[in-house]
Amino acid sequence: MPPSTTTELPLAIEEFLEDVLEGLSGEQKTLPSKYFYDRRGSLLFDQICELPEYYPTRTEVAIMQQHGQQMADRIGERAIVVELGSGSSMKTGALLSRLPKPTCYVPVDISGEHLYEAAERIAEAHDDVQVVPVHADFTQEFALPDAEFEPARCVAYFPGSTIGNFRPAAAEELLSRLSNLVGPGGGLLIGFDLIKDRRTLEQAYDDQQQVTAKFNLNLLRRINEELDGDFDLRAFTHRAVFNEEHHRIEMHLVSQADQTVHLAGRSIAFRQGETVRTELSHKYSVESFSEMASRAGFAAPTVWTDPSRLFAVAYFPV
Ligand code: AVI
Repeated sequence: MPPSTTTELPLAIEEFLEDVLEGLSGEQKTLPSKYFYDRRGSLLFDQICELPEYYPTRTEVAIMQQHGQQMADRIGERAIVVELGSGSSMKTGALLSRLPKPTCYVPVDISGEHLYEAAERIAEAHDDVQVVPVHADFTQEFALPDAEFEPARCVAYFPGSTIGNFRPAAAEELLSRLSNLVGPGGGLLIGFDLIKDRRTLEQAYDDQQQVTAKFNLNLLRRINEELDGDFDLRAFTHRAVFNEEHHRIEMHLVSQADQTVHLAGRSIAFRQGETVRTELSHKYSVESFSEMASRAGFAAPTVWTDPSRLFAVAYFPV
């Protein structure tokens, strides 16, 4: 599978260090959630997706299975389908097999290794689909490849409720960029998590088996290993809390003692009970999400949900 761009995008250690030092110097200490996903973190995330408490993945898969044909009909033939942050493209097969052909599938991911492996697997499984991987950070501008046919439309596919990990202003900006990318006649097929009761939400992010706790703490392990920090992983615990005002789950690491951590020649003090916020996961109503998409240039959506209205997948035409 020839890469469509040849530039490698290694996660720059300096940038990692800069982001960590900046995050830990604020009043509310934070760490960017994008650093969760090293090899160990990605494996832990795969385990999270299988947890009984973590409803988003299996609910979205069920919605795709039940309504995939309607989605495929909505997208139609001669479409270029651009999947953002495609990773291992796990959720894509069901959609691709239902799409009327010809179809061009463009997985976009920052991890080249994941991307090309997955693209090869998809191309083997769907020999009637043109697969053109693009190695890029989808939060930045990137160019679309040409299809082997005259395309009828371009559709961005953004499953997994990853949009929820962006603050609302950044989410709206990303949606605006997507409406420009796909252009008139194009569309966006997107999964987002719905607002629900606190208990269901907090359990989904604080499971009994403590996999999410390991996922969260892995961030400190990564800082120790890659940036030569000296975080004591036993001195921090995982906390997930639903912030009702902002409709978001917040993940934190809570310092269990007054302690000092050393990193790149700096001493960083933590008070007992002080937290480092590591992730925001915003939940929307269908209405609030549609309003945001409308401000970003999309028209009224077709929305599919599960019977318990836990999760939504929506097609927004431009
Ligand atoms: C990737 N993202 C959609 C997940 C979420 O639900 O916000 C990340 C996650 N964090 C803890 N569990 C799952």
